[in-house]
Amino acid sequence: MTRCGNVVLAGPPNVGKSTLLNALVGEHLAIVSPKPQSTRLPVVGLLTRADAQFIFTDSPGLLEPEYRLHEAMRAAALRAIADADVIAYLHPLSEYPAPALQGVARLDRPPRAPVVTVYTKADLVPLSDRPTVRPSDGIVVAAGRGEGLDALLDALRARLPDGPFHYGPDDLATQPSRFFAAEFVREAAFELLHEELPYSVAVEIDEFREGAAPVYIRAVVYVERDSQKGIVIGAGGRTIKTLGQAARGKIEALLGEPVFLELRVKVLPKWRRHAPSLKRLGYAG
Ligand SMILES: Nc1nc2c(ncn2[C@@H]2O[C@H](COP(=O)(O)OP(=O)(O)OP(=O)(O)O)[C@@H](O)[C@H]2O)c(=O)[nH]1
Ligand SMILES: [Mg+2]
Repeated sequence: MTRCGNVVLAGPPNVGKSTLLNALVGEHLAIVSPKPQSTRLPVVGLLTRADAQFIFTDSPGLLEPEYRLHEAMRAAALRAIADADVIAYLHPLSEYPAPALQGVARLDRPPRAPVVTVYTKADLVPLSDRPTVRPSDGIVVAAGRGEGLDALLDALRARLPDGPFHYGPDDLATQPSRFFAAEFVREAAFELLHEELPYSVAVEIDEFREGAAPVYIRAVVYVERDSQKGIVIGAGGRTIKTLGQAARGKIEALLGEPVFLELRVKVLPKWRRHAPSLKRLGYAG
């Protein structure tokens, strides 16, 4: 008998959910940033090990919404939690013990699925300061270094429902390449832009042509105001050029093919607060 199920990685912003997804799957699928709130949409990563298939979902950080995009992010995180067979609830080891997920997520009742508490970023806590975490209490990981992952997989596997695999044993992702292309442009924006700017950036893929080398991708980088457009383009177009090179490298690494990436910068006024814009960008519902 095999086991297969949805495992959501949930928790507050910046605790290392996306880093853990990538470490578990062994591929850079989810964007990672030292800046919080980098994940806006769930990212699915697959891992099949012996008799168990894990369908991991990296979810946006649980936060108090301040504008419509936040509301959409919170709704997506809550849906992922509601749909999960197992919840991996992430919390930094440096802030041990973790408060109950029900409070952090402001749920009316405890989640339906079993919860495994995952204490993250263990490498940031000196050995002499590390709390004793019993296996019944949580699993300690340092995903950046690949530590604790086997113990975590064992704990998750024990809670997976019996059932046939939903995907091929070598499948890694379920979302289309153009989704990852847009996300990697956004990841480059988180790396190269500062303060409010990465949060004002959204990416729309206009054209995605596979089949001939190089893969041709044309994308629009949206910002919220005219003044931001100038900064993202930079003097003589330098900033957008650097951003495009960084994003292209990330997309090529995932696709394993050369990519031609063309970026244009446009203003979509206050898109974070504008329901039709969120819908158009794929952030609503
Ligand atoms: N030292 C250390 N840093 C880590 C570890 N895991 C993640 N980080 C760092 O923590 C920061 C946030 O990581 P993410 O994976 O983007 O966190 P997240 O929970 O997905 O964040 P949001 O999507 O914004 O909610 C990044 O700078 C990571 O490199 C770890 O095991 N050790
Ligand atoms: Mg994330």
